Amino acid sequence: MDKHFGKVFSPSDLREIRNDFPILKVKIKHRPLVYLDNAATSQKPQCVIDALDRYYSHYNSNVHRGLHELSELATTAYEQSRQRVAHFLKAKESCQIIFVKGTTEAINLVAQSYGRPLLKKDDEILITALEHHSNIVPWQVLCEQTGAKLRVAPINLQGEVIQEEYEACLSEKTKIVALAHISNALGTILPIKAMIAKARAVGAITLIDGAQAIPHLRVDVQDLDCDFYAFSAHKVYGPTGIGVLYGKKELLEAMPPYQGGGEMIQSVSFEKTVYQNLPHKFEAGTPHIEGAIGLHVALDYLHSLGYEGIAHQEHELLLYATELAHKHHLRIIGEAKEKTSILSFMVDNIHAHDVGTILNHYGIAVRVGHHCAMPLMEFFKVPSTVRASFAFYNTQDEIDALFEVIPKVREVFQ
Ligand code: 7TS
Repeated sequence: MDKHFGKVFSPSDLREIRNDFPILKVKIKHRPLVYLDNAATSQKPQCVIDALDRYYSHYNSNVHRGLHELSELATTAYEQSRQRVAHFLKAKESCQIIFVKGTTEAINLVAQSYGRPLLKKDDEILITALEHHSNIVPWQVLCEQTGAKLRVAPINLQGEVIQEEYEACLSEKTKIVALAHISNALGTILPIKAMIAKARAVGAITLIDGAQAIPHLRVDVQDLDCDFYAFSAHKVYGPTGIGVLYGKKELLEAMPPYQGGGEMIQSVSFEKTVYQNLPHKFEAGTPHIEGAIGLHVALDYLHSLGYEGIAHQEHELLLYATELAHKHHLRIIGEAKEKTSILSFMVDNIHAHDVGTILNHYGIAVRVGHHCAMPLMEFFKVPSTVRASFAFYNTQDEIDALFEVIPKVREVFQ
């Protein structure tokens, strides 16, 4: 993995990169797979697949509880992954990295462990109108439990959060501000650094849902000055079932555990249990050991490609696809100035599920539906959209393949 690519991937770089992903050779309906559903989950490079294989073939063992060689190897690898993630996010210390199941669990952890003991009736939690359900529902649950109120900062028709309205929603009542870094349904990149500063100015803590950002943007949690940052490994070329919650140390230390069990205790008696220090206090039970190991390798892989090359390639794909969408008179949902490589669209009034079914017939994988953002679909007055989301391994030829099917869809439904 000591490849180093330039700031722009050459055609031969791209061929080499595609070769790293065995699944891209799979045939669907006797055609080459065209995988344009990267925002749902990304594909895995061979090095990640090999790391999981190596773990199970050579040192599968539980962590933090054995003195034997395998357990030490597994523990070291698991903890090295934590250090890798800390370095990746530019966190001060690796104990600020909590391994969780994914973004969803990270947000629930903060809602229940930070929010539940603290929030009172009439306190406010502020989110935006473009959030994924996993950055809406945990806060609604918390509101039911505490009597706090959920406020929603509105967006404009391009799919951008209206900054003046966001500011107007903030007050001394605001205790938690939870923001997507990038919208999964529209691709909008939020100006979160400025939004975090505004939240801080009224004394609110901030949680950033980075599920869609980590695959595309370099994130520095200290520079952002967010209190919490969450992401999922499976969207960033790592395994499913593992994700990360970064938190400021003083907050994490003050928070009670989210779950109780083994691993997270120093001592247990029926009278009193003493919890472990960070990060173990928040990791009850046997963790997703191979997931952490795979995430480490995935982050190394991303690093070897470089975010400049990734960003350039994905931006080119977005521009190309957007141009074709205009040419084909598709209605694009989400036209923010700052956008990542997600194209949500409607083909006339044809239901997105019908479009998706026909695309699948040609081996093209997109996501159709409400994208776990039902309030957002309501805002745009559509039941669902077709969403093509591009990763650095996608090509213009694949986008051509997508748009070649659009006239065929129209023929069927005329
Ligand atoms: N937040 C955002 C912005 C997301 O896009 C997703 C998953 C989540 C949170 C939840 O992540 P999880 O790993 O805990 O499930 N988004 C999508 C999607 O757009 N299509 O499938 C999953």
